[in-house]
Amino acid sequence: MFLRKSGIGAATAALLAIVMALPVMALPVDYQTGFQPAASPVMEQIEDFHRLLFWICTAVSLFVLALLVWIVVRYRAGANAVPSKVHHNTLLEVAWTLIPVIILVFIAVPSFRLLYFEANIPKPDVTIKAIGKQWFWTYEYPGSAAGFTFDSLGLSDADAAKANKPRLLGTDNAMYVPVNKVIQIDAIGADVIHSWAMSQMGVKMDAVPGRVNSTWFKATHTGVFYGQCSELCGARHAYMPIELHVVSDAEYAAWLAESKTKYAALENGATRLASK
Ligand SMILES: [Cu+2]
Repeated sequence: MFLRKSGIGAATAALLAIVMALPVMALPVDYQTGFQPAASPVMEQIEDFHRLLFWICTAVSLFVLALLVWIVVRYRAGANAVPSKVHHNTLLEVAWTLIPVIILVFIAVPSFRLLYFEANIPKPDVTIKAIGKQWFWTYEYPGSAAGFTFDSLGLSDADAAKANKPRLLGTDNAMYVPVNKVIQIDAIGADVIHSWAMSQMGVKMDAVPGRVNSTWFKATHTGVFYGQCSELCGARHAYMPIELHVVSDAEYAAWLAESKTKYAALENGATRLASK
């Protein structure tokens, strides 16, 4: 399926070797609590921010719990028969207003820094249009004569097992990007709202009909990464996964050459219909 006989046998063989050699990146596992390992600067910063929030939340929760326990024990009816009638304490009221404000400002600064880091797309090395359709993805690799378009459909359980790909995550035609390059994803919906999401890259972008939403990532290492449509888009929402191969520059060039031939019949916007 992936490598049909074409005129360029050597390139095909080389590409096959690349595909076989790619390590499968960490997949979600049962009872997992943390993130999948970060593979882009954005995801690394999301992880850092998550860790910061985790410890702030833990400290606040423990402080509130300690106060509750202290009040329940110290001021229980048995130990404190005559309740206090005090109902106003300026210092206390200023403190319980100011301290949360200070905590929120402390959180807001890195939060906005991260938002801007995600939103400001660096000059892209590769721009790919990801078109969400019920229920598969179409990828457009632009660039005048070199441009091509192809569909990426989720595999049936049997086909995934045959191809040694994870169930509900493997696709028939994976997308490829070069490592350590800025990849811009232009997400758009062809019918309803979908969402192009790749957790290890820290990317989740709604693909909305009638507008282009752009996002970016820079894969820090090679490998195979999996994502899924993350906006409820209809009956087969769960069956439109994303398979991303991050490869070296040379391997990417080989894939481009191969794909240009492989997907030639599908150029000019023509795409085949979802057959599964
Ligand atoms: Cu979808």
